[in-house]
Amino acid sequence: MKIDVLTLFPGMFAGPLDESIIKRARQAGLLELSIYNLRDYAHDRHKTVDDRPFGGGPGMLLKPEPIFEAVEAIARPETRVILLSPSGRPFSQRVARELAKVPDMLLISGHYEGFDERIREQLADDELSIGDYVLTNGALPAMVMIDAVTRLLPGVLGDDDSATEESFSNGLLEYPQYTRPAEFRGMKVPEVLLSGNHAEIAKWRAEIARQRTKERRPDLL
Ligand code: 9D3
Repeated sequence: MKIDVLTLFPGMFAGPLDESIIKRARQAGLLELSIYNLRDYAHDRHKTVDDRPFGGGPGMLLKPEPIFEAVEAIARPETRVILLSPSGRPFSQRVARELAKVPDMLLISGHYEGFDERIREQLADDELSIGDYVLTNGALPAMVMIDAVTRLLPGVLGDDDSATEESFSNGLLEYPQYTRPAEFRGMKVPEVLLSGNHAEIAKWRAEIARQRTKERRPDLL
């Protein structure tokens, strides 16, 4: 998959995407990632990308011209163009699975300023938020989405990780797990896990997962 990012803060992307599983996916050619600086598409010598809203009101808006020209330069006809903003529809594992099927996506990261509405109407195929909290800009959300989508691409996770993934996707929170030692600073591992009785262990895990989900995430039940 090819993922392009258009951002005012390209420097934020150095680091998080150069580690671990994402790094391996890039080296293996499973993910091709390019970061573009929106300012490079500004026209004037001050590299202006924003302006005041018609009708008044606080804040500034991202101007249409630099974003239109950037998208025209970067995107192919099949590219999924996605705006990142707090007003977007919620990003979720389901959305990540959808996006993992597209050949090409362009993430356009906003910041505290909004987008001129014509960018939404003409250019964007979708608009996504990663949750109900206010960040300073869309760079971290872009990295969150890249991470969530990349690990779903065929060949990125090892076979063992993929199998583990499937066995966990029962819609509940995870049950508690322990490793050695069986007693640590007076804290004992639950007896049932040491019993060797696999039916009892499965029952215990299912029960605690259900209790925990009811307590912490009743919306999942
Ligand atoms: C005045 C209204 N503000 C919305 C609450 C404006 C505003 C604040 C912060 C507009 C953009 C931002 C920066 N955040 C993002 O660009 C963003 C975001 C987020 O803040 N939370 C969750 N998901 C996302 S995706 C992009």
